Amino acid sequence: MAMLSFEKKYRVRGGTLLGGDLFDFWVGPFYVGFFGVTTAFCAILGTALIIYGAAIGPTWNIWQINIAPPDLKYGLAFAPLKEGGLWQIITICAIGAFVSWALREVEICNKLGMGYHVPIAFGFAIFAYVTLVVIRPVLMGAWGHGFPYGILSHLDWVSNVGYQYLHFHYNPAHMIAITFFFTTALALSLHGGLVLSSVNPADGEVVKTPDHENTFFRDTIGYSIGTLGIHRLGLLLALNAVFWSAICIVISGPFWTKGWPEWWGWWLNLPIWS
Ligand code: UQ2
Repeated sequence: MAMLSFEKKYRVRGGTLLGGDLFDFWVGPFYVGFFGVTTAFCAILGTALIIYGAAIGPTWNIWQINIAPPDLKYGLAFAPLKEGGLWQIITICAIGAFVSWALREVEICNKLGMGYHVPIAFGFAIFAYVTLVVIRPVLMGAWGHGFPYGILSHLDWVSNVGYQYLHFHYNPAHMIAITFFFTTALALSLHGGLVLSSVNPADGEVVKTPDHENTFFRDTIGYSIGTLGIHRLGLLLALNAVFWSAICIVISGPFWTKGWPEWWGWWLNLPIWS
């Protein structure tokens, strides 16, 4: 079916979670919905506050603009606007925009009768962000443990927090996360390479089939995971990369306050060595 007639056929009313028919319409190619409105509201307000934060700051240098969270002395209270309060409101706007976007995706899935895989996957990314700016700061008792909003400043934060635990690569959850990131890259390069090699042939050549794809891997490693399987594997690997990243930072502080190399003492202290 041609794309435009497909869109016409499936641009149906209903499937909304909130707002009923009120915002159930499209603007050009974009579905609006109640959560389209809340996404736009949160995103525009948050962006305006970032620009205001930059305007009252010392620089317009794009690399150096920084909107810092409150000082640790404010604990979990609201801070004055120019002392981290701006960061707190921007964080609320960001979470509002991200969650609204996910719920708008759910409404579109409903209209199309599709699974919720995309919004659930996006939900993992939201969870990782919320872990950094809400869950871990709350567990540690101060919003000041959130990361600052700025290009270089957030890099400095990652480096400083990493060195606070001496050697972050000894964090077991960090090890698991990195392994998932690398395996995701392996799986996507295999998949992208395989698909292009078979469905984007040289001039005059015919497009190959999934049988060719299966046979390539059966010839090389004796196993093919299949065309559906590779996408299940890809999603599993990518979601685990995000999930273990969130775990590795949320356990740093709330669960383990010493250097990560020292955590491995449990291994060195096993009674079997004596
Ligand atoms: C595959 C298959 C695809 C693929 C890929 C494979 C026809 C188009 C890439 C091969 C993948 C395997 C064997 C899994 C590798 C395991 C890890 C953990 C990276 O068989 O089916 O469909 O794209």
